[in-house]
Formats: sequence, structure tokens, C-alpha cells
Amino acid sequence: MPLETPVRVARELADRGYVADRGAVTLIAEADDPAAALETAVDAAPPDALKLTADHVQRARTDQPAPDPAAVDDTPAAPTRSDSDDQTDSSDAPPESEGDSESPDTESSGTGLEATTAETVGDRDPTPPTIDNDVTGDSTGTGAYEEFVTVFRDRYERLSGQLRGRVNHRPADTIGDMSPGSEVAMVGLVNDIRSTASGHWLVELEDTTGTFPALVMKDRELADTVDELLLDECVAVEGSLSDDAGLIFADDIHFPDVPRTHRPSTADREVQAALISDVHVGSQEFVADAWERFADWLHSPAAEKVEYLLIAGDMVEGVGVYPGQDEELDIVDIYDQYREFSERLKSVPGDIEIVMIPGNHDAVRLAEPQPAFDEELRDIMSAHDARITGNPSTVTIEGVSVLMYHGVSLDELIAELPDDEASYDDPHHAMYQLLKKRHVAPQYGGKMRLAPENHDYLVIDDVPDVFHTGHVHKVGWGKYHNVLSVNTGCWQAQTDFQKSVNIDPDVAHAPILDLDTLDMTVRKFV
Ligand code: D5M
Ligand code: FE
Ligand code: ZN
Repeated sequence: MPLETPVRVARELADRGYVADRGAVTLIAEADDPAAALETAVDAAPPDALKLTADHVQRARTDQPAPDPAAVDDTPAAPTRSDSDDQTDSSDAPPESEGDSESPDTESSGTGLEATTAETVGDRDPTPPTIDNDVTGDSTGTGAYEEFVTVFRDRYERLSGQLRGRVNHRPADTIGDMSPGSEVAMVGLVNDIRSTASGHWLVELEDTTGTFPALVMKDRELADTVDELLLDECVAVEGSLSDDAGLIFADDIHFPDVPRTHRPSTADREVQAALISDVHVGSQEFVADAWERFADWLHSPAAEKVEYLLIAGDMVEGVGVYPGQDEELDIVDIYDQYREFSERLKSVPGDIEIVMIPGNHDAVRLAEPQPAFDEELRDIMSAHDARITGNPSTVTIEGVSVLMYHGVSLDELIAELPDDEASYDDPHHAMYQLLKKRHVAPQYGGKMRLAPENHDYLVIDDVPDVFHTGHVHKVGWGKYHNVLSVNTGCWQAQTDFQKSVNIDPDVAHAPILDLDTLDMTVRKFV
């Protein structure tokens, strides 16, 4: 059993039913005889333990017969290091006492269990995330027509509330009674956008009382804003009423938007989160080796501060997602795909807090908001004790709120909006548009399917500190009014389909977010 790398140790432990903390893995991997160290630790762990901790490994060591102190005495002590760090002879070294926090961290190749302590290895101590805006368990939608009315009414109420303070809204059914030429404003959902015979734009808004049209002249700067409009999004139009009181000549269009003054919250300690998506286990193109390199890195001292792993959908490749998909499947059974995904999660250190939401390849309803995985799938994925929540969800870690959304609407935005506003090369620009519209999937229809609920879970009520999406398999990030927006690439090499449509995915990239500064670095494991 070769056990030269931490991830191999982690996998071996996983095969024996344990998820292992990084500290435990490091202690074993750095032992002179990792295989023997692993056996000792496993034998000594309580029979009902699911997690193997550094403590278990330490205890296994302390249970060993007392060593011969003479054997260590011939190593000269270096003045600046504690004794324990200078011991190079693993088999005869004395057992380490309770964590020696004075010892420098162990990036040196400590050769025995004794050279490191649980504390110097630095076990992670993540705080359990809090989850908001999760539809799971609260879904009421049956798909009836009236429910669409309800969900759009809710969208209107909540988004118009964000705009009402900025304009003097008049309900659609009273605007026609105003005197021609008067200044007027209306807040509504975009019901229709069409060009007139002379090339101007007619934008029809709808509120709870009816609809009213606004005209945007083609030679006004405002015409560019019309290019940014999507059906069903909520905007405010300001202008003056026409002579026949039949339309508003628009002077301005306002979006709910994120205030420029928004100041994100940050963690009060140095701690990091890895943000990924689109693992696509079960696809022939799943990059297993790169995944294991990533997991290996998570076990290394360099990743010591990474205490959270957020996965924004498409855990598996799924079945029947698109025509001819069978030919590209490595694993044809959906449950087997989740079993394999669960195995891959076991490579991730057990003391990392994982949060995941489903995507359009996952085995949950396709319509959004998507509830989280059902009990059967949770059972399959239970080994790592991940937090499993709906798409979208707001996940707060260390005081930083992260809006996680898989990102199916991004395709629509990229297709509809001008290139400089949204493109596959700069997916974060499309995310900026979603923040501006304060809705993760404004346009209903097309690829984005909407499940009508009593409440529109897709509205962005509270400005998040971080916005995390995936789906388009490209990495891109930037800040919009101080909200860090990141789309996180994938773990699936280019498929034949993607080749045929010229999608060149960013494979095996892991954006690592400093939660205390909201700075980000992207690590590549290709
Ligand atoms: O989506 C990965 C990316 O590829 C996303 O931008 C959609 C695009 N894609 C994938 N399959 C199709 C089909 N059949 N038509 C159009 N666009 C597609 P993913 O969710 O991983 O499949
Ligand atoms: Fe995907
Ligand atoms: Zn997807």
C-alpha cells in the first residue's frame, strides 16, 4: 500500500469508512512508515468514529510502548526549536505531549508522528454556515397558472419596494388620467420590448393594476439602456406624458441595483474558502487526476487556511440531460454517479466545511428555485457531512454572505445582452447585470424554467458580500459596487458538444477567497 501523499492516506482512510481531518492525514503521511501509522491510528480510533482526527492519531502514538529515551539524546538540540522538532528518529522518539504551540509549523519533512502535534498541523475550525433563502422543504408550487401570478406579484412587490423611494410611482391604471405633458414615473415588470416602425423603442411596463407603455427615442443615450433590458425584470421609468396621455416619453430608466456605497462584511480572522462548481463526475471528461491534485493541495500546509469548500452545482454529469449524452458517460447510473462523487468528496479533508447546491445536471427538479438533494441522495453523499441546500441559497460563513446560484440564467443573459455587458469570456460581467437587476434569473422562458412558489426565491433582497455562480464552465471574477462576483469554471474537459459550439472551458481552476479581505487567487490544478 503506497501512502506517499496525504491524499492517498485520505483515500485509504476513506476506503475504511473514515473522513479524515487534515491534521490526522498529515501526521500519518509524514510518519516514517505511513502504512503502519495508519493501521495503528485506525486500530486505536473508537469503533463508532466517522471522522479520524489528529487527536486519534496522537493518542494512538501515546498508547505505544514507552520508547528508549537514549535513542533521542544524540540529536543535538537547536536553540530556537523545541525538542520535538529536532527528532528525526520516529520509531524511538518519545510520544509527543499535548499540542506544543511553541513549535514552528511543520513544513519541514517531519519524519515521524512525533515531530508534529495536532496544534502545529493546525486543524481547521470552521463555524457551521448559516443558510437563508433555501426553498428546500418549503416548496408549494404545483405549476398552476395562479401560482405564476402569485410569484410575479411577489417579485413586483419586493423589487418595486426597492425602487419606490427613488421615483414618484403612479399606478398604471391612473397614468392615463393625468394631464398631458405632466412628469410621471412608473415602476413595473418589463412586459414587452419592441421597436417601432421608425426605430424607436416601446417598452411596456406592468404593475398590479395594469400595463402602460413608455417610448425611448432611438437617438437618446437611453436607447443603450434598452439593450440591457430583459423581459420580466423590474425597473422604474421616468418621463413625461404624451399629448394623448397614451404613453410616457422616457427620460430615465432605473434598476433596483446595488448601492455604490455598499460595504461588504469580512471575516475577523485569516480564513479562506475554495469556490468551485461543475464537477461533472460520471462524465468521461471528468478530470479525476486534477481533482485529486486539488484534494492533495487541500491537505497541504499551503491550504491550512482553507476551511470552507463551496460547490455551486453540477456535482455529477447526470443522465438524459442532452441528446446523445449516453455516449459521453463514464458512469451510466445516476446513483452510481453520486456514489462516485461522494468518493471524490472523501479526498477532501474532513475538517473542511462543504456547502453545495444543485445545478441543471443534478437529480433534482430542473425548474428554479431548485430544492436540495432528496434523502436518498443525501444518504449517498453523507460521508463528508456536507451542508446541502437549494439553488439559489445565501450561505453565510465567518460573517461573509455568499449568494450561491448555479447560473443557468447566464446563458440567457449572454445570448440577449451586448457583448460588453455579458459574454462567455467575462461571465462575471453577466453576474453584474444580475446584481443590477437584483434577481438571479430575471427572464422567464427560454432555458430558464421557473417553478412558481408563493415567494420569488430568485429575488436578491439583501446585497450579498460575494456572488458565486458556475454553469458556463468559465472562470471570471471582479467586483461590482464592492460585491465580489465569481464564476468558477469546471472539472470537466471540453466535451464533443462544447467543441462543436466552440466552448473552451476553464478546467480544474479553484478560486480561493480570503474571507477577511475578500481578495481572491485562482489556483490551477490542470
Ligand atoms: O453547461 C455548460 C455550458 O455549456 C453552459 O454555458 C451551457 C452550455 N451548454 C451545454 N449543453 C448545451 C446544449 N445542449 N445546448 C446549448 N448550450 C449548452 P452544463 O450545465 O454543464 O451543461
Ligand atoms: Fe455544468
Ligand atoms: Zn450547468
